[in-house]
Amino acid sequence: MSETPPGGERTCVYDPLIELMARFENVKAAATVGDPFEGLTIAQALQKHIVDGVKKNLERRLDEALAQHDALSIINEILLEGMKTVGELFGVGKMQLPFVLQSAEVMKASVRYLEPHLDRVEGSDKGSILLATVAGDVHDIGKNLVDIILSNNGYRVVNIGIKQPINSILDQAQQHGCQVIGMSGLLVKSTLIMRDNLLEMNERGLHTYPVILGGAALTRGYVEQDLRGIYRGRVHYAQDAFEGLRLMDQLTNAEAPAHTEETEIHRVPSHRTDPLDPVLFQFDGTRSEIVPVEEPPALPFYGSRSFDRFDLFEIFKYVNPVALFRGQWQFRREEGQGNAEFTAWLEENARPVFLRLQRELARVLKPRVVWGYYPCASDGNDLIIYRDDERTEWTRFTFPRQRDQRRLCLSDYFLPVSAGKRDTVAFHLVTVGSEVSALERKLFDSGDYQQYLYVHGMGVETAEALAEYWHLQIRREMGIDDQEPEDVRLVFSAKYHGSRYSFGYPACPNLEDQAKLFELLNPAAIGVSLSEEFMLVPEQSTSAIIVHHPEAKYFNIR
Ligand code: B1M
Repeated sequence: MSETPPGGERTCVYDPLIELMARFENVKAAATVGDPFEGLTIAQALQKHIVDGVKKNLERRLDEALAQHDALSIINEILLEGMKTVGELFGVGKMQLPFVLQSAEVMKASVRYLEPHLDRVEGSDKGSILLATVAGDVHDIGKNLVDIILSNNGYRVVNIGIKQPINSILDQAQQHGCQVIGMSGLLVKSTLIMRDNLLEMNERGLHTYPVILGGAALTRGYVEQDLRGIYRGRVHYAQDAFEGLRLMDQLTNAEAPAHTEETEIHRVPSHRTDPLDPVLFQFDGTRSEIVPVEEPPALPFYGSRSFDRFDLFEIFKYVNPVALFRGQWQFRREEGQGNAEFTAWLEENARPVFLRLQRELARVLKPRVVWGYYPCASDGNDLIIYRDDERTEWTRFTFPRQRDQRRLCLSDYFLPVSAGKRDTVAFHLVTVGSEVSALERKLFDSGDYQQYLYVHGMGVETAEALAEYWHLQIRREMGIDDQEPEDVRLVFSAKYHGSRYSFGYPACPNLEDQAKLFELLNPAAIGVSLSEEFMLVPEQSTSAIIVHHPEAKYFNIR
């Protein structure tokens, strides 16, 4: 496994114990007994390099193979077979994503080494795809994982990046002669943009392109029913990178088309509840039974402040290991493995990586926060924020109300305008800076895939941890730190007084509200800006409205 970031410079603070642990973090006991490559044919040995993710002696063995085979056959008949095994092992839950990426690293290094021996023949790859994250969406990693898996399984991938409008997707697909178009996006809005893109493709007669769609806000039903109903060509949903690979195998193999009804528009009645359906956000009068706090916390200060002198290692204590190990790094329980056994496995295998990265990223992650307190009052579904005279309205947020269940709405937690006194609301915005995104880019470009996944996960979860940590400071400042759990795991399930809601999540779904939060907090003070699509720049940043009411908990709007 690769231990040095590309460019050769180590960003870590040297710690011999961590270094030692890192060196052995993925070493299996068997690897130390004898030479595991002994007795293997050259093809078997190269496949073992791929499957085990071993780079040592790779070049020597590739040279050996070149004496017997041409470079293209080594790739197509030997190395890609190894990657096929990797895909199969992943598919049956016998291989974890970080190790799949390690295999992809070896594949990439091999192809790079063989490149000078390759007469690039047009069409010598298995097929080609244009990959893009759609307009307005900044999410990169999902699409990049798809790129890694496809390009290291023999496909030509033209990855044109994030925030790509349909014009550029189509122009580049044509320019690069791609066979398939792949669109990615994590935002709810992106699902609608994908729909518009498909309609645009119909309009321009470009439905000849099969399309693969992926990303968290999509559902299989939405793609396979609704979107198939409107697109004249073939459109498929990929839940993960390997489903993307299977689809590419089918779509580019004329004998086994993934979906044959090419140009027929089959109108499927829509069962979907559109996430942006205005009916979900209707604002009618009946409120919940929540009773606002009669004596709300006093404003610790009025307006916003910023802070950046953090002990990063304090913040790391608030990294949720479940979110990091399982969510970001995607370590999965093997079939038949019990919960306790899996937890022990994670402690042994994922925790050392976490500790190593804490050191390596100590000078890369730059935590900064802005936060502030304001007098406020509710007015139906609105929350009014006042200037410091407590009378002049500065801005107001309009929140959706549950149509059923308890009919909750965020404004219900605050005293109404008629109460005769003002309530207190806090906001915050935290970032870990742009340096980690720059490092990620570098790792991805240099083919250091496993480290790319690890670093991205650390950036993401440290941003979350900082938000959690600063929420605790806010509870302290408001004097509502009376229910602090001893065990940090209970912090992760919000077992404390009050709650933190991020704009874009169900209780406050309007991303546009970020603009109001920016007016209140002035995040420019910590180098954070808002894109025209209301995304925070740098990427690893998050914002929230903080509600002090003891009954405030997460809720969904249906
Ligand atoms: Co935020 N976030 N986030 N977030 N975040 C989402 C995306 C959200 C869906 C959560 C939710 O509401 N349930 C929501 C968006 C909803 C909306 O549109 N309204 C959301 C929000 C609202 C926000 C903020 C706006 C919150 C705030 O601060 N107010 C904010 C915005 C940040 C910004 O503007 N810069 C924010 C912040 C953050 C963090 C920084 C804390 C963190 C990192 C964000 C980042 O990646 N830069 C974060 C995280 C971690 C998430 C969730 C929980 C996880 C995303 C992730 O890392 N997935 C996410 C909810 C979710 O996804 N369940 C959420 C791992 C990644 C590898 O998966 O990209 O899906 P993914 O790719 C997968 C598959 O989807 C598939 O294969 C990939 C590999 O298996 N796939 C394809 C993807 N594309 C494909 C294409 C294909 C085939 C397969 O073929 C073409």
